[in-house]
Amino acid sequence: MSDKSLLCRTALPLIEDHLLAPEWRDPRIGIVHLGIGNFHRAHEAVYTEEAMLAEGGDWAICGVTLQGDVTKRDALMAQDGLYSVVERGPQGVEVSVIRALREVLALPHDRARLFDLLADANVRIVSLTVTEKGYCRDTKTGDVDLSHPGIAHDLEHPGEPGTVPGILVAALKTRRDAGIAPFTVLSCDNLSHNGAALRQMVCSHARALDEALAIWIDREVAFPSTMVDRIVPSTTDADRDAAAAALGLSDEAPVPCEPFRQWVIEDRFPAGRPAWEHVGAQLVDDVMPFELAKLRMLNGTHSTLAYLSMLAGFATIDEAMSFAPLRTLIHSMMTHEIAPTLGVPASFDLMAYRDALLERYANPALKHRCAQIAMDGSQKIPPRLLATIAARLELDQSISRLSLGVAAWFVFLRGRADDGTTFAINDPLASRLSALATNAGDAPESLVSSMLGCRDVFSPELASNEVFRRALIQAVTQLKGGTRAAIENANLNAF
Ligand code: CS2
Repeated sequence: MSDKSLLCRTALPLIEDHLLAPEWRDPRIGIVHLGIGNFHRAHEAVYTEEAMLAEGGDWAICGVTLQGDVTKRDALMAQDGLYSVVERGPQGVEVSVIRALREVLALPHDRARLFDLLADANVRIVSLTVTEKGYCRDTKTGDVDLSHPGIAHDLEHPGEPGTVPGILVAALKTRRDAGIAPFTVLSCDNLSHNGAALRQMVCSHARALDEALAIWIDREVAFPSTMVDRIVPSTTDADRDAAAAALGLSDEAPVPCEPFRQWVIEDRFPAGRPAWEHVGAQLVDDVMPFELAKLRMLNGTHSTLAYLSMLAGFATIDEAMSFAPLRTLIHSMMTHEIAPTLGVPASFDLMAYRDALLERYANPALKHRCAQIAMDGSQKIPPRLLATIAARLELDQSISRLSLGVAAWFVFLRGRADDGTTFAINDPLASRLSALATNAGDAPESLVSSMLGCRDVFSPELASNEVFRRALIQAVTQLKGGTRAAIENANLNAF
């Protein structure tokens, strides 16, 4: 902690006006957000603050951490929920203070307070950024994963839920039984059809408890889909220093991010919502085109960059982009293998979108760590790369660059870079996947066969596709000769 006084509401008058939006009237909590990570605080919370400043409304946020992380709760509550957004662009740093976050809770410690808020009629939106692994989803059926220990607990003890489906079902049951209109459930995660996917999981969890409740939820509760986009790295001491220098106060929980932001939202909010459209969000009937473009063009190439970089020894995305053959590979991957799978409106210029993404990746100020993006590959690879590969295979189109991204993940799971540096694997299936990758031996055929056998990641159709298997074997063989050489070869010999 710096030697400056702590950022808090009574200290706000000390902050220079340009760092604080004008008049703030302290609105009531209208949104409960599950998953109070950096992304939410740099994205939905910023849009919501600006919407309230523009058009008013009681849409203050209560953020909830589900991992019992009292450190984050206490750090933010010590600042009355205030924190700085540290925008880092090629032209410099912009610091602003966000006040929309009024309270932070940590399950299981604050369960009573959380469920009081979820039963409050003024709470009209429950939004989520719990990452792909936070939904406890059965990847084969799309229902809730009944074998998940947290789900099993919540079905056994529905009054003391700890999982997303368990919490939402318990809260919606309380509102139904009390005759209170339901809140809208808004997923802000990188899941395909995130609203419909969450609806299916919540209804399947409810069905396992009470068929009538599941029917009520399916009929009465809105689950709009969204596409969210802003590159938000983890917080570092450099961010704390930048906030302190700008504010003259200490902020223990600043959030770094890029200047760019985008939010496309299906406009289905029966209980109302903030005026997000007045501050740059796009309210649409169909999010799908935007969502697929972002999931495949951005997240798919992000994961590819992350795994190739972890092997080649590039620590950050901008460093990876400075290796010209890798920039070329990502450019051609988007152009030739991803963009052709996307059906977007005529007004959506995918090549301009590609060029903007390459500029965002090259931002030298952000220092977005490849290791952060490389986390949770078992949850990210299917929607980001495998869905694109499946679409290409259906049309007998090339997949060599996409397959290199998947093959790099296989080799990454061995936990060793080209130069012998070792790293830990951070993934819900880490022990199983690392063992598969490590014990498969050195032969590319053996590694590919072992990994394709992982049914939590690969569908039977994809795992048995001979074209895909051969492309993976070729890519792993190339990677054996060194990642940088494999990247250069992929540019010369795409097939
Ligand atoms: C990244 C995303 O960490 C990751 O997996 O690919 O968090 C990415 O930065 C965001 O989706 C950008 O909107």
